[in-house]
Amino acid sequence: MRTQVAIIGAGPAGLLLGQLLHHYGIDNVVLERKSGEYVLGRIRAGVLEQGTVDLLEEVGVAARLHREGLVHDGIELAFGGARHRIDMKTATGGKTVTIYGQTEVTHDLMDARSAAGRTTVYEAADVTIHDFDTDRPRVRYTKDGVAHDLDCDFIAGCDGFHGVCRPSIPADALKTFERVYPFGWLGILSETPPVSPELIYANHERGFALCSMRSLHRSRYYVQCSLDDHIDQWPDDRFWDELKHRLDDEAVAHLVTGPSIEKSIAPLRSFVAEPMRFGRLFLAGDAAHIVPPTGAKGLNLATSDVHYLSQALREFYAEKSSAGLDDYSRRALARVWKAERFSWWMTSILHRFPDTDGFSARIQHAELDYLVGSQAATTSLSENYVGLPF
Ligand code: FAS
Ligand code: PHB
Repeated sequence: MRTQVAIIGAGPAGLLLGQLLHHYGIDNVVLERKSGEYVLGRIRAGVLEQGTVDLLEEVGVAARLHREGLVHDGIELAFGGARHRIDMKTATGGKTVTIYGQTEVTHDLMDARSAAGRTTVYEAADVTIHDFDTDRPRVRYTKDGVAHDLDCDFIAGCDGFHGVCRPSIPADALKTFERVYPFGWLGILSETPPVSPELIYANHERGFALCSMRSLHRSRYYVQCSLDDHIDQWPDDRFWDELKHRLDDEAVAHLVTGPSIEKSIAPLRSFVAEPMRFGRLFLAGDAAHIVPPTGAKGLNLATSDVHYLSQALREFYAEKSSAGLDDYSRRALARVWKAERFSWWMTSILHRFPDTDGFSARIQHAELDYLVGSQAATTSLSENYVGLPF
């Protein structure tokens, strides 16, 4: 089999790249290790930047998002027993975010891809990539026990943090940067109305908590937990009790609890691999970088990467120019590192660290107190949260 671009991974990065390339008339095949159902079963991000919404609109995959997504003008920060609203729309001259689950984005992209008749091989096993340091790269995989070769012009490594593409790059050609945080996020999904119209990020002496949502009848909550915790140690009742300890009285009074329909613990890390390109292999999304979810940047960075990559590939095929491909890594990393900084900063002011002593707790409080009282600080948080320009 032959294609112009072989895309490894059918997460948001791979599927959006595939749709953008289809939109530009560039042939592409997606190879995904898991089944479509498995991919859809992973509950992850919930906040879309305007740039992500614009890209989905560009490829004609935003209709349901506009019908069902919730546009939010602000967020709330809770600390010292009180809640403070950050009016991001005013601070950024009108910019907002849209609450629409990553699962729904993936579902919409899968539907669009099959409607476009593009090839996606699910449950593609033993994917390996070859000769990407030449102009004739190749991908090998097995499907139902049969081995296949996929010849292509380019390989897009959209296979996430645990994928095969980044490790296929010679170690001495990559530089990696990492921070592993000494805690995790225990998240649940429940068919209950959200506790508040907007997201609440809570700094509490017992640990961080986040009140989010997927719709007006489906809520997503997180509490910071120990990396030693196991999901079996967190029956629903314990989760709800702990969440109530970390919220202000008004939120507790409005909290509607119910059975969890999904519950998982995610580790937090900051990670960047440089460069994001090696010959004819281009990394995008979690394959190249990871952010702690505190800043709601993970999914949105995947979309800006594939925006840059799809533009560069369009230029290559339409104008026979490699300028965009040669500049891809620099351009993508410039935005990645700004999002890494913001996500690290949000994580550092909202979580309890093992070495959080009296002094550092006061510094966190002062940082938050300054933030909600300063127009300059509010504007800075807001322009990063709604998404820096592409
Ligand atoms: P993904 O990991 O989504 O997709 C990669 C795909 O490649 C997967 O489908 C995988 O099966 C496939 N793959 C892997 N190896 C392969 C191989 N060898 N061959 C073929 N296919 C292969 N972000 C937020 O903004 N907010 C959140 O709350 C949030 N929560 C998260 C919770 C968890 C547990 C995780 C892991 C991430 C979370 N993220 C969150 C970040 C997440 O949303 C990612 O940023 C987003 O999924 C990135 O999309 P992709 O780059 O497409 O990677
Ligand atoms: C979510 O709804 O899953 C979510 C929202 C905001 C974040 C992280 C996760 O910062």
